[in-house]
Amino acid sequence: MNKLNVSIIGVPMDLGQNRRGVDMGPSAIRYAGVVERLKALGHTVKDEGDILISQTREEKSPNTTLRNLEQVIEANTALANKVHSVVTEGEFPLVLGGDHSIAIGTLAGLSDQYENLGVIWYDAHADLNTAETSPSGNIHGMPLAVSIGLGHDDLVNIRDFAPKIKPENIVIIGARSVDPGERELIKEKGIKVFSMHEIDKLGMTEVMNQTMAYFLERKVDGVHLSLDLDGLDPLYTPGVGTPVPGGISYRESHLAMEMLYSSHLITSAEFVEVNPILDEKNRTADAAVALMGSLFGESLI
Ligand code: B3U
Ligand code: MN
Ligand code: MN
Repeated sequence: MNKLNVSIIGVPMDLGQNRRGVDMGPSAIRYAGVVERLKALGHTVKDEGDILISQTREEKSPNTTLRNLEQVIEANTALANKVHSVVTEGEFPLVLGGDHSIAIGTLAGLSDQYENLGVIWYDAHADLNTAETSPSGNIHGMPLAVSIGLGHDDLVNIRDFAPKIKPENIVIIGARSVDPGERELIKEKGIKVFSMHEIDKLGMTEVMNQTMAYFLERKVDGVHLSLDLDGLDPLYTPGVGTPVPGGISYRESHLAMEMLYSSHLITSAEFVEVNPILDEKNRTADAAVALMGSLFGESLI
């Protein structure tokens, strides 16, 4: 990455799941100094403010098991349009969540600008559920499925085209809580997964080298990093709604971000699921901003 024009888009949304607080994520990340951190690296940074989110929660929407479906569609449509205009202007979109359902909008806004977009899904979960396989009805467990064209029609067709990405252009890193239906989909679609097993066995250096080689082989023309803070071990990022023990370490995560920076592959990013209500002294937002520092070119010496 050279010096970039970074456009920060906040998405204060908690409607994709049932714990309040993740709507304060963008605020906590701003408080942790994201703008200053990236400016110090020589990037031009513009804070575009927040996407407007409905304050009405209806839990189960009429005629569907999906929680707050209408509001999630509305928010993601607005986000998709915003991301689209940022990319069209040649700026680097940095989206701050919010729960992970916002990736539906981010990918919808990005993907028609690329012929062959790659996606890194850094997460404890696979987020490949549909209404049929979801144990919770929470849309934050569905964005990857939606983006490959599976799920509720109105989610799948945001910005009037589908699918947004190819399953074989996805690399999931850090998975350790995967539902049975998601497991089947991973096999059926041939989605590449580096679970904690592979991270432990190969080491993060090899995982990232294989990830980058995979994208080069796939001839991607951009890579979106979708980083769920629950991908890290809850020891380092306690402020998340669904912590899963046995996660990626702080050091491994920095190494991954530094290697992505050196690769020049990343063309957009989002950091999601920071929940300040569940956090300890803003540690999770601090970790998010520190990781952004590495992703955007901070080096130790
Ligand atoms: N797979 C479960 C749990 C979950 C997914 N994403 C998060 N939690 N953060 C589900 O509800 O779909
Ligand atoms: Mn997620
Ligand atoms: Mn997750």
